[in-house]
Amino acid sequence: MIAERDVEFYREHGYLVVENVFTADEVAAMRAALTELVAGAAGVIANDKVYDLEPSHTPEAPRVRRIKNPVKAHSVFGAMARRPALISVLSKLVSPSLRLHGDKINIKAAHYGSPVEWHQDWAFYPHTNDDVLAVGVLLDDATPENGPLMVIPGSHKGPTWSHHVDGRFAGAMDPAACNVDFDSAVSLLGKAGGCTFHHVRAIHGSAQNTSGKDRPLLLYQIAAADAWDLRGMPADWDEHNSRLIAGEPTLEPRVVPAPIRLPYPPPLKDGSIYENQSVVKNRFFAFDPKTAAASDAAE
Ligand SMILES: O=C(O)CCC(=O)C(=O)O
Repeated sequence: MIAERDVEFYREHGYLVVENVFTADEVAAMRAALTELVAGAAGVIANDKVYDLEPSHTPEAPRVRRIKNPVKAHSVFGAMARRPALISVLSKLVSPSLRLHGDKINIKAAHYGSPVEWHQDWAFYPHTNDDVLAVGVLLDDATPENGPLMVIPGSHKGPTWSHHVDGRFAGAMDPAACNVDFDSAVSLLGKAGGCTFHHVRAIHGSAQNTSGKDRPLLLYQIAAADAWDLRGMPADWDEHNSRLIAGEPTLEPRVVPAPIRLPYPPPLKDGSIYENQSVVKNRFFAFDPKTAAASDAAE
């Protein structure tokens, strides 16, 4: 699926977009599963193990911000993580042996889908080596207007910045307290069925979706099988091994020096990055409740 120059681009810049990783039928199957899951949020009152809800959600008019573990919630998402086209890209960018470390779908709904403040995934889950990335499967087109994922090129080779507020992990960088050129950000755009790849240390975020089009993004967090999560050993060994999506497991972690900050003490508000970041005082991305309200009135 990708050439050597794509691998070099990823190593240099810390991100890559690959078109047509999934077929139209596969995208349709994932979208149908997502529609089913979102419909299940009717009647849900508060965030739970499956749903992270928009601030404007009501049980009568459900507004889902994130499906927390789609692989657990619907079999199609586990199957898609193992598709040969995706594994072929991952084996070049990460390793022939791969573990699915985590998964989620950020819906970023038309008009009101929430922004995600700048952060590095590495600040959430540092490993023994940084052959770790996130795949964004575009379940619909990502356009400049619908709050696409944005990455700071080359930032995966830089420091790990503080993601703390008042001494607690908050899952976001303070844009005024770090020496980062946010104007250099690149938007990862593409058609449904394409995938974005960003390195675990790359600084990334995304703006509110003020367009009339949803931006559903299925995120698979992928680690080389020999990258072990520094936050602790697996509680359930069988479950841990069931997440191997290619190659062989190993009991020999590969250790490579990389700047690490641990995400402790844990966030004041836990459950999702949106909850973690809700305590942030100095925001980069505007959230315009007027846009959200205007769209409410139009609905
Ligand atoms: O959905 C997005 O735009 C950003 C997602 C992200 O970075 C995350 O959930 O960690």
